[in-house]
Amino acid sequence: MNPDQINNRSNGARSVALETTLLAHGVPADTALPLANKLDEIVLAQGADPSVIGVINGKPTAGLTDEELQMLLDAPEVPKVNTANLGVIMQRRSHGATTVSTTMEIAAAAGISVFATGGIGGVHRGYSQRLDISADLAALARFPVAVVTSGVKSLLDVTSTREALETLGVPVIGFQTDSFPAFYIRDSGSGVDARIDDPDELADFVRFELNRTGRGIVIANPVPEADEIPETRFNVWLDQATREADEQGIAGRDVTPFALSRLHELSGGETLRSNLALVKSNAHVAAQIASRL
Ligand code: PSU
Ligand code: MN
Repeated sequence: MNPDQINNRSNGARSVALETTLLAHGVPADTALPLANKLDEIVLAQGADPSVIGVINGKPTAGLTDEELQMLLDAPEVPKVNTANLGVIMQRRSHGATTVSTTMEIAAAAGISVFATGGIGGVHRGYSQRLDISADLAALARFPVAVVTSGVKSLLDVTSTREALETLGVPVIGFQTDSFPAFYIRDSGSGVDARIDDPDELADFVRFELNRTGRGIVIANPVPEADEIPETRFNVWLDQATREADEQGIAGRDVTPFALSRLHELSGGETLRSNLALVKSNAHVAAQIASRL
């Protein structure tokens, strides 16, 4: 995307990008604004600048004002925007909540190198019946942004997603871990390309790799131990949420928001608590990197 197509209020390299799909479609409505404020606070405390990214009246914007964010959260059914429908949303001058893929695209155009999310999208389970692979994976191979994420969402086929990242040539760095995390779960059983424990070393690698390739990096930061959910318990809720999604014919972009919100309900808020904890932890790590770039 051409930098003059965006409204850039960020501080470029000192900024940490934050996405709006997570806020508008990933958590309950009353949680979104307090979460955004908390993420701002966490990033500022590390000496970096938070930059919430979204689309306002068709304009991709890096650094939403509080009013703009509130407007997006209040807008009924604000569309989820990935790299496939971003152009349509822009041309129609509508609002949009950006996923990992479009947040990366807009961040790159704004000169932002680091982005914190909860969990990136990936290869959905049951892909042998119906192919569903998140646009996030293709974006990681295209846009020069380091994405701090608690691996991929446990509702996906985590092993296949890890393989797809390898195929796309996206480096996966474990921050203080040897294993690829799966959102609510610290260890998916898959590995990382390298483990880095020290934030200075992590920032050095990010600088080196972004310069070298002009493509994305996954920084895998597991959910804090206290907020991890045992896999056996999680699988019971996931089985039910998946069954309901199939029965109701939920497909495409609606799958992830539906599954997350059903999991939050079925778990009595346990997955939400874990989700909030991991996003905050990722914002902390992202800010540590950005403040060193
Ligand atoms: N992380 C979260 N909650 C979310 C998401 C990430 O903790 O809701 C969003 C991101 O915006 C990601 C999207 O890009 O889920 C993936 O959607 P899909 O599977 O349709 O590509
Ligand atoms: Mn999909």
